[in-house]
Amino acid sequence: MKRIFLFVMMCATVACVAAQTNTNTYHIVPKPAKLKPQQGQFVFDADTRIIVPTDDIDMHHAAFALLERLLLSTGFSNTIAVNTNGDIKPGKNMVYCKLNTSISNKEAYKMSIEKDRIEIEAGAPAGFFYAMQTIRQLLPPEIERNVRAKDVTWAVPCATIEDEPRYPYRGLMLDVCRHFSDAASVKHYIDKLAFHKINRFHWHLTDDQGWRIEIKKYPKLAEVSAWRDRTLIGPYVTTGRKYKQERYGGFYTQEQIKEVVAYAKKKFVTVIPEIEMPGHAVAALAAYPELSCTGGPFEVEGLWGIFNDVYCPRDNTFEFLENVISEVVELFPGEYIHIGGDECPKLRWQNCHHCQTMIKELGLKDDHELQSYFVTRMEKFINSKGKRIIGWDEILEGGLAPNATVMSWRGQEGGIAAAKQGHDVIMTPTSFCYLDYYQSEDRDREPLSIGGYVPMEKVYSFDPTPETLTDKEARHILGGQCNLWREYIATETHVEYMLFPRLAALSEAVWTPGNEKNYDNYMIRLTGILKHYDAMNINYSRSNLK
Ligand code: TNX
Repeated sequence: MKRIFLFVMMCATVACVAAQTNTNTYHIVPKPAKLKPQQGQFVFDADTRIIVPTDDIDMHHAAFALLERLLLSTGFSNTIAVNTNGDIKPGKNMVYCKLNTSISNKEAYKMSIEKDRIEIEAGAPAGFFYAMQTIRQLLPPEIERNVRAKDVTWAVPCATIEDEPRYPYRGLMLDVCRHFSDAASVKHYIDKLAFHKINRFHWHLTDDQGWRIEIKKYPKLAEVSAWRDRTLIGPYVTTGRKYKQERYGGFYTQEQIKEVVAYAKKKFVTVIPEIEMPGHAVAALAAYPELSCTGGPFEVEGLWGIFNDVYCPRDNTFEFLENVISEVVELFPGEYIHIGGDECPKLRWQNCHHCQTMIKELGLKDDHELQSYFVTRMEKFINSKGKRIIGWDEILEGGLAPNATVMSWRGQEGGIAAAKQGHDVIMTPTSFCYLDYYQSEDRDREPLSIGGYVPMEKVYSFDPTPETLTDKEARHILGGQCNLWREYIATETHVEYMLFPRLAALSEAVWTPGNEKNYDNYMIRLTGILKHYDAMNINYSRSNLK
């Protein structure tokens, strides 16, 4: 009797364990705030419908993010149904989106993936969009293909998910001045940002080596400033420099800019243009030398680094920059214009009669205060256009412009100082966020890079909020960003190599709650993401993979 009882008990235990064993895996990066695994799977087929609660364009973009992938890869002809008056009740084989106004974070969503349906709740289209990206990552990697994939079961594992971002600002900066990417490539990167729930694309559009945005009032910016005659070959050296004597450059027409911005909007990415001032201005000065202290002449630079010729703070310079900004604000609907502000040597100002007179007349202490005057004057103009400025942390020197947001790159100190002064901050310290730095210690096995060492694990460990801040100050930390400077990165395949998969690590640093982060667990989930990259034909780096 006892034996039979024991046997029955054992069977029950085995059955119980078998029932609990969930073979589902969830390869989602960034990791959702909360995910409860469930057994079973939902399988998309030709009859799966996406139901949306409102008819507005953003809601369509959110649903289309999934629909487009399904249409391109599965060969099904799935459809979207609008449910404005609530006639369609949740039912079988639906991706059922329901507005829930109690979800206050616009980017948050709740999702339950069940065997016969998927239900999503969010307070705004952005939340639904991120739910769709989660589904995209849970689907087989073939979902990324743009041609019909055969013999694939389009299954996603069951789960209940409650997800929201840790920070509202999750960014990537791309330098298209030192080397250029055409508009199609930029769109490709923006889609990959959205895949990882990154929502800001900082577009570095002007620098010493090229001006990349058409400004109708100043046609020479496209004719002259967008092109250089030579480019440094190999590493930066002080003697014996060699140049490739070849015309190099390019620019975006305003039409192309509008296209990219519209594309980004569909992917819930806000584009932030950067127009550098007062430094990193040689390309503009090559076309308009009268904006400098010396009068030139200048050539668009083919060398990297920091250059002494910068904008001279005279009336004609402010008129030029205001006219440029007036065209720029029309192209970018986001709230921010980035005005650079970094690495501006003061040598020319020190030797310039006009600048020194200005310092005296305005009662400024020194040339740092002149830079601050420059930035503050431009901020006033930009604010009058209904926009806010972001500047690199050098804009702290000589006093911050009253409403400026600071992008802290030389460590986190600039950001800490700005937050303590009550200013908003975006953290992008070189030691965690510079994707132009080497990703392996073995430099010989890597393509030539500017230097540094930022392996994926370092990016992963990035915490945008310094411990030294009080809760009130910490609320000024809007989020974090990685930067891809392009002195040594000429091709799109090389851009991909530097971005991926370190961008995945960034996404988790800025999305996932700090106490949910775990590098080993991330590396397991990353294996699934890499299969998606493969299906996207992305040339990702394997330097930090085992
Ligand atoms: C510093 S970060 C720069 C860039 C360079 C970069 C190279 C910043 C505001 N300025 O001009 O491209 O270093 O890593």
